[in-house]
Amino acid sequence: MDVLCLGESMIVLAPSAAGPLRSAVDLHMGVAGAESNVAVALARLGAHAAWCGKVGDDPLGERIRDVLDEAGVDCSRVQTDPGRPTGVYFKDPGPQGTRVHYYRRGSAASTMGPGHLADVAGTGEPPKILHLSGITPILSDSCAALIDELLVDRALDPALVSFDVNYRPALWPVSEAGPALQRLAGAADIAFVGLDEAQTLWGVKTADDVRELLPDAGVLVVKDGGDGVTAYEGDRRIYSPAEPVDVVEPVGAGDAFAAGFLYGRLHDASLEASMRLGHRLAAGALRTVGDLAPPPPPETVRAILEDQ
Ligand code: KDG
Repeated sequence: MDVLCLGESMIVLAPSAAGPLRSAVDLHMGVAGAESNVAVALARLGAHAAWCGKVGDDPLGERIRDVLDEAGVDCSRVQTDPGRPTGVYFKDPGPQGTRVHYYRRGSAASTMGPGHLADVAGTGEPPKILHLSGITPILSDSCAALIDELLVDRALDPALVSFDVNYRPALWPVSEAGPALQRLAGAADIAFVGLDEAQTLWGVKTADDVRELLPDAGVLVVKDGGDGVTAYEGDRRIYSPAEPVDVVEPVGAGDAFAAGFLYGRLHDASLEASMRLGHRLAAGALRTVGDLAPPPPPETVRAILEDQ
């Protein structure tokens, strides 16, 4: 197993035609979830990627399993909760950007917890990388405890734990999220954070300020939107400019970047090459309406990773 991604996946509904949600007639239905997006992108690159989560015993949960199965993601650790629904969210595009409306409180995924550890572990070897995000701890107290066990207490003993801060303002206020996400990101072997979210959460200004706040994160990756990404490992600080791209819809680009970067690290690529592959995948996601984009051709991936 290369990478195990754990978190909530949901059904996403978005207006099929341009315009706000309140006047939409037709909705496009897709599968979303930051961690499962990473698993799909990794599987499409050829990695053995698994997703672990909980869905309801309903057609929406079946749809999530079908889509992930079809993408080549190992779903053998996915649980079904007969008493709770699969989470749903709506996208509401507007002049100020896209707003999201969640219908996920009390979802099947919110019942994940430390009691779920044996299912997370599965039966085979532990994964080389366990990928988590800052969305899961706010789903419920039991989800927060599960993340603590996996990230801080290393209950699963994977080689590396990767953590994407993924602050979702609709789920919790900065006063609560700031300290909680700083503690979790600081405990990760690989931590991803957007500079904009770091500014909101921690009142910092620059990527170097984020490094000062998270000195213990093994590799820290600070993403500054269309500008580029700065990665820190030990005393090294490497800046990598983003690829120029005409953005269609930004949701999912951070997950795509994380998948490209993790794929690079799995193949012992340098920080520079891993960031370049991250940018390439993110550019694909930025050009698509959905969260997920087709992967670059294998020869492009090889060329990016070999050009150290
Ligand atoms: O990163 C994309 C995610 O934000 C989206 O797929 C939905 O997981 C999601 C969330 O909780 O916001």
